[in-house]
Amino acid sequence: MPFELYVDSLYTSPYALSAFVALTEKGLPFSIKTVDLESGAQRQAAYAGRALTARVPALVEGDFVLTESSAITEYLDETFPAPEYVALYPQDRRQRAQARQIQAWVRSDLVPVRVERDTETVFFKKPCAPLSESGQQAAAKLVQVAERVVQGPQHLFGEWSIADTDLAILLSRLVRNGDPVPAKLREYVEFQWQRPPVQAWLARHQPG
Ligand SMILES: N[C@@H](CCC(=O)N[C@@H](CS)C(=O)NCC(=O)O)C(=O)O
Repeated sequence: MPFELYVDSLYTSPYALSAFVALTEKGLPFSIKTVDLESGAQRQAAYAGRALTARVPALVEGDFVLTESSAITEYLDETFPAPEYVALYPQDRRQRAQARQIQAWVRSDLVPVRVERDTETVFFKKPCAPLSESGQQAAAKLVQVAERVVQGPQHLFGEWSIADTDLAILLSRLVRNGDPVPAKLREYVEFQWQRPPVQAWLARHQPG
């Protein structure tokens, strides 16, 4: 296996999921290594000594170790480009920039949504308390922005891109909790959810 991908042992990290989807879409052979975040294994030298940010995901290719999921997806897309491999980013330069815009935004803004609707809700249906005022404001902004960019139930830029997976995972924090989300966005999340690499990630939650 030329690649190793370090992910959290509960498979709840949306960033690890993004890197997993990228490798799977590209059809690259890789092995999964899990890091038990609950026990703080990410801060121990065995991991932190190699993974610069001491967070998951980390991609390992020989002696090259890369953290930050969007850096990983960009590296994979440049190293294994279309048309031989599935494109992770749109071919059009401006659309590619817009895809990166979505990726950067979902990782940097809307902290109350990410805190109050953690991904254990998404993957394990963990019930959540009602959103706080700042949570409601962040959720409203997410819906407003998503409504501007999601044109139909399928992809943001005509073809699938990794920004679709990233945006859908963020929206799913609201959708899976039953928070009010317009039907168009619920359908978009459902469509993205059915993509085989996402389903392959979900299958990792099944015992055995
Ligand atoms: N911006 C990073 C975020 C990575 C991140 O926050 N990972 C979390 C899991 S979702 C983590 O490793 N948390 C453990 C810690 O920070 O100690 C990326 O996109 O890869």
